[in-house]
Amino acid sequence: MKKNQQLRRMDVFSFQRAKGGQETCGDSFFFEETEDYFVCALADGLGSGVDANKASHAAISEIRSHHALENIEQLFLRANHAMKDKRGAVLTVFFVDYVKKELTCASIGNIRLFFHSATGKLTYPLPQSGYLSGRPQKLKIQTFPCEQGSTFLIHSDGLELRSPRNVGWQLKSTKSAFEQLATSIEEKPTDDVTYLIGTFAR
Ligand SMILES: [Mn+2]
Repeated sequence: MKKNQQLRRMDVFSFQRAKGGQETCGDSFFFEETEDYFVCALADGLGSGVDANKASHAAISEIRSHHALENIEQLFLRANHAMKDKRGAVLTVFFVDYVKKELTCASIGNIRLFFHSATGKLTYPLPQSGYLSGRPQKLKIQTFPCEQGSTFLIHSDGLELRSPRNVGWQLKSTKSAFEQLATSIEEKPTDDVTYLIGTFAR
C-alpha cells in the first residue's frame, strides 16, 4: 500500500507491505496534523500476523486517542499499559511543533527515525533498546530544532537501509526519495515493512 497525503503544512508519503505479501501487517502507524503540530507514530508488534497487528494497533490507538491532551511520556505509559494482554511492540512517536520549530521524539525498540534539514544536516535520534511489554520502562525524550524544509523518515526494521545517508535526501522531491526506497522492497518481504517520509513543506 502506497499513499500520499498533503496536509496543510506537511507532505507525507507512506508505504506498507506485510511479510510474505500476506494480508495482515504486524506494523501499525498513524499521523495527524493540528493547527500547531504534526504527530506521527509507528509500532511493530512482536512476531507477525494477526497477534502482532493486535499489539501494534493497540499501541497506536492510544496515541491516536490521546495526543491532543497528553505529552509523549504519558502517551508511552498508555501504549505500554495497552500491551498487558498482548504480545508487545516497539514504538516510536514524534511531534513536530510548528510554532517552536522543534521535533520531539521518543523511541523504544528498533523503529528508526531520521530527519534532514533544509541546509543538509542529518539528525539521528537515538532509540532505546527493548520493547513495550506492560512492564515499567524508563523513557528518554529528545528534542531537536526542525525548520521548515526539513524531511523525516521513519521506518520499521523490515526496511533495510544500508545507510541513512543514502535515502535520497538530496533528490529534488520527497516523492522521488519515497519511490527510490520503494524499489528496494521485495514483493514478498521477509518481515513486515512500513516507512513514512514527509516534508515540513509549508
Ligand atoms: Mn519487524
